[in-house]
Amino acid sequence: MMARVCVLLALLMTSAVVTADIQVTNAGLRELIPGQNNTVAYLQLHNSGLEGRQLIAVESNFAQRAEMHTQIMTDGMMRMRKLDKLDIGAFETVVFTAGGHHIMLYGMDKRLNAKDRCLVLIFINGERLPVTLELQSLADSTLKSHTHDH
Ligand SMILES: [Cu+2]
Repeated sequence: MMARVCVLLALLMTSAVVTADIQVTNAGLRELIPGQNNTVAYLQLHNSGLEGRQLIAVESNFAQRAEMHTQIMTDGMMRMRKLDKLDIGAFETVVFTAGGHHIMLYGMDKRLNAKDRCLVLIFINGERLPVTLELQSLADSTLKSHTHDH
C-alpha cells in the first residue's frame, strides 16, 4: 500500500512543470531510537532555477505529522523552532543537517523498515516534490549530535 502511494507521488512529480529546478541530494531518515516514535530527516536542496522558491510544508507517508524545524541559540541553549516557510533563492543550496534545519517526523508507524519512505516537499506554487529517504542507522556518527526532546 505504501509503495503504491510512492509510485503515485512519483507520477505526480513527472507531470509537474518546474520540479527540475530543485535538486534533492543526501536525503536520509534517521533510524528510530527504540522506545521513541519521533525522528528526523535530513536532505540538501539546490535551486538551479532563476527564480526563488518557497517551501511551505512537508508530508510523509510513514509519520502522522511532518514539520520543518530549525535550531536557534537562546540563552546559551539550542532550541528548536518550527519553520512555516523556507526560502530557497535562485542558485542557492539549503542544507537540512544535524544542528540546523531538519524535518521532524512525529508518530511514526511500524512501517519504518519498509523499503520506500516518501517525503513530499510542498512549495507555495502548489508543486509537490516527492523524495525517497534512505534509512540511516543510529550508528552513523554524523547523526548522533541531534537530539529532539520537544
Ligand atoms: Cu525538531
